[in-house]
Amino acid sequence: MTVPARIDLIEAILVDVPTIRPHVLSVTTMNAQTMVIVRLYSADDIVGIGEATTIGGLAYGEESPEGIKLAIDTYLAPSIIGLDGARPAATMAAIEAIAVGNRFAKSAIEMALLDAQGKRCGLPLSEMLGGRVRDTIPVLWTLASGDTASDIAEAEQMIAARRHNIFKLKIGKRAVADDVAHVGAIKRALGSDISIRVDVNQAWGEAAAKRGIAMLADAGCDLVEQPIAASNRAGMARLTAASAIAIMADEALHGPSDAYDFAIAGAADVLAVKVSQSGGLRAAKAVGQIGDAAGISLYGGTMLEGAVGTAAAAHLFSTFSKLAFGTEQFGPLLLTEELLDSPLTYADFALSVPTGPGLGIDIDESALARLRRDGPQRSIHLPTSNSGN
Ligand code: MUC
Ligand code: MG
Repeated sequence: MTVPARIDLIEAILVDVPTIRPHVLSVTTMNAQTMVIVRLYSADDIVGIGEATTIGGLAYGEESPEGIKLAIDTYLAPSIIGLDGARPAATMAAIEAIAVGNRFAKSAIEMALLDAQGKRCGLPLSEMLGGRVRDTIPVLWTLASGDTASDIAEAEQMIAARRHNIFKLKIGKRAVADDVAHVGAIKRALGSDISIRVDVNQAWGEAAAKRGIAMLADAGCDLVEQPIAASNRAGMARLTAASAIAIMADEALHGPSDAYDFAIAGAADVLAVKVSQSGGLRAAKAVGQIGDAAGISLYGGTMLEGAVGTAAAAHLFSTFSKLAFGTEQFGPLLLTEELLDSPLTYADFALSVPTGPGLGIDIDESALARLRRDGPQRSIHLPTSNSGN
């Protein structure tokens, strides 16, 4: 039997792009981002695109860009070559049958399958995921230069340019009192109209978190993201119960079953929904639905993806009926190089969700050739290390 949309080839390409400035998190300092760009070629001449990124190689989670490529090239791609690309769910089931874990690698392939299917059907990804309820999504910016005065100057520029009016501060590297002073100084400089949140990226113990969250509330901070270890779910529940400001789960959320456990345990006020960390677009949608059902607020998180992963996330978050805390889909703006033919549009504190079929974006082939790690045209200067810790 002929299969018109037979999957013929899957490429996983490592693409390295420097960041516009060092991005300082408690777990690493990023000077560059590595994207794994997946291209899935089908016999009907449709090419689907997907992306997975991590933060600081293996500093943030248990998959690295190189590991994602290895998993795709060696195991995931061979398991679906010859299958019908026009049946994305059945194709992903074939992958699930041969591979446990590897959520980021699976997510990149699922994204490419759904992009291809959208192109095939003439439908934007958002419509394939149930339909968008908004054409733009609010986008905050992360201040993480490592220096209070630089962060204030950066935020003022963003507000003046009407690009961002909500800011997330990366803390957890310094003593609690020093971090709170940093947050308070930024809040005072930007004023009461500007929402300030923090992401501790698991750096605190529970006692420090209890103290730190109360001090942050007094300093005018609105939300604290993943203050303690992802493994300490009971601690998250205790902090959520005691806190005057919202507590958000991020690293602890690895898909629908974690979202369910968080809902049962009352362990967060807000879920950071992330596409790859959840295991893919469909799983991330389920995380959102579980949050909705439990009365937990939603936030559109990022793994600092480039334009492909950011477009996919924008499509998904455009379908969420409630998105109380907005999103952080600013990844491409943190990078020095553009990977798309037409860049994503950021204006008036929001990102426009692309309208074309599938992801609604096209890769700039010359940029990809120049930036791919294995490319002959590779010419940009990259810092020698991704981690400055
Ligand atoms: C994280 O932990 O949320 C998202 C924004 C940012 O600056 O870092 C990421 C990761
Ligand atoms: Mg986070």
